[in-house]
Amino acid sequence: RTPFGDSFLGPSQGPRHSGTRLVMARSGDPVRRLLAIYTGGTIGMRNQDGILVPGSNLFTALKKLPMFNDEEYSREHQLPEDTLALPLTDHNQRIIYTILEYDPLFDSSDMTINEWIRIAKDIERNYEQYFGFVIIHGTDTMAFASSMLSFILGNLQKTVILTGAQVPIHTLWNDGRENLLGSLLMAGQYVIPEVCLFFQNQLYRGNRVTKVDSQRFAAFCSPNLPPLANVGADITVNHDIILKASMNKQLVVHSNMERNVGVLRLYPGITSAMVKAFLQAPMKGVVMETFGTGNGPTNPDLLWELKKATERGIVIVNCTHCLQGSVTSNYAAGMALSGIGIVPGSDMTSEAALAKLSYVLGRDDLDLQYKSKLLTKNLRGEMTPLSEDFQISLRDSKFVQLIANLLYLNCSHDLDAVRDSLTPTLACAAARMGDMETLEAIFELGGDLSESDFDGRTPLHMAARGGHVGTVQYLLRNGAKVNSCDGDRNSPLLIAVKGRHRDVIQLLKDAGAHLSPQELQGAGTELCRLAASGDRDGLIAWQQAGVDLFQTGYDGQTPLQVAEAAGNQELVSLLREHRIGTRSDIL
Ligand code: ASN
Repeated sequence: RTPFGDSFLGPSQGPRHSGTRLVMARSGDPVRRLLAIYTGGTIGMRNQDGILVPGSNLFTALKKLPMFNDEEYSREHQLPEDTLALPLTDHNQRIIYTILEYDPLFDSSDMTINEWIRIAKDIERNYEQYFGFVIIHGTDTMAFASSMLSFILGNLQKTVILTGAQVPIHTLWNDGRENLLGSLLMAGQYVIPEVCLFFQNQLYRGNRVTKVDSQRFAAFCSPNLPPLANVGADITVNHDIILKASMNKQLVVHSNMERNVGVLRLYPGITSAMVKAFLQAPMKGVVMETFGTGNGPTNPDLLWELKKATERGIVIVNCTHCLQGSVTSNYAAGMALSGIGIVPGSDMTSEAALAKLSYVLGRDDLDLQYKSKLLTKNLRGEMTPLSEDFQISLRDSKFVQLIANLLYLNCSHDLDAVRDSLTPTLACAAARMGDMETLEAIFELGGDLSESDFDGRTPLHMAARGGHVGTVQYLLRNGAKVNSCDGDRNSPLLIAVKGRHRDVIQLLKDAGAHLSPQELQGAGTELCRLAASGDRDGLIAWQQAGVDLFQTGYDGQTPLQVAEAAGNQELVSLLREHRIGTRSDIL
């Protein structure tokens, strides 16, 4: 019994954990292809006059190591130049990996958002060809890299694992071989749809880790979340905390990350002048590392500088500089910070908070107030939701949000069906209230906002009914189908017309909405009814939706004739004046 042997689901057992999409070798699919992106780091470094420098040709080094290269197989199958095969696993699983080596290679101290976006784009370009991805990276900034990548890569459905080493793989005694082999075996045999980090036999969520040791092989820890998997003589996968994949969505690379973000570590005696200097342009967002449970000096000058910065639109997130635990607001010194618009960061690591800030501030489609709110929400499993999120009332939208969060973050097998059937209902409930925050949370967690509830209504129908312009806009931007019909065969456009929501009608029209032949069938009669009751706004709404007002009702009369018969002079002259029958003339 070996760690990567029979402790995994065997080939004959098939994909057992559909809930968490954890799969093992499927019969008929004995070969798994991985892409290993080698960006640099100690793992492949060479010693030049006592100094370690990034080393090229990792492929050649791995080729010489039997545990990384089944020579016979490679020869027989004439694998390409850049591709190697691992020896068969105990379950006859064949893992083949291609190495994409960057040029130049980096000591990870030189990595920036640009390089992490490049990695994400390489994953995107090769997404369909490979079963999973391993990123070989220096350890010094690996926690930043895995945090950033967790936000850059949206709707991930495949395993992405970062790994590296404290000691080069070329030396006799090193941790590189174990880390790399473990990563390849994990990525080749499990689908864990997250950005992970594998080090010293532990698979962590990438946005929960921090580097805690500069030399020991156990370089990383995940202080506020247990590992996703532990590899020993056996493998234990922590199924319940693994994120759910967004199954019907395409991978998105969010390359518009805000670069002007920074980390400010408070220390006793820090002056307001220093804080002021740090918060100058071009700074847009700051992770402020505070004392203990989120406390800072109550010095009025310093608070004043922070307040001025938040008023200027700089977003500040409060994270504790303790290794473990969360910020709460149970001290006056903490309350002072939350009172001036500083966003509580729960138990996020500074690395995760910085990445999240960069991602959220880069979202040009959101306003600043909403961005601040989004920062308090759990988007990629990077934080434990704030405690106040649990103080819910059945009548307010927090209830909906809480349920959505629970459904997506607790990923046991049985929850799958419940989640799939409840998501549309939750999204519809949120849309009806114009609650973009909840919709955004559902969307971020992988929910499909175009799905219909049991009555065939989509969130767009509900937002149109409520006349929620911003929500309609948001839904249209995020995949809502503009002409879908509900169980009563009503389109969102007809619903907006009936509600006389002119801004919504316009938005829907601009997005290509039109009334269906069925919806137009009784339109003449409806127009006459509106004319009879003198409903000017109703008529305008129909016309705005593209309906000819000069059509007849069931008895052959036009709305104008009905208005005349009703003696509604105002409506008659309005319709006449604007020559009914030509579109857009009474608007
Ligand atoms: N300086 C190296 C790097 O981060 C450290 C390492 O990989 N262990 O690239």
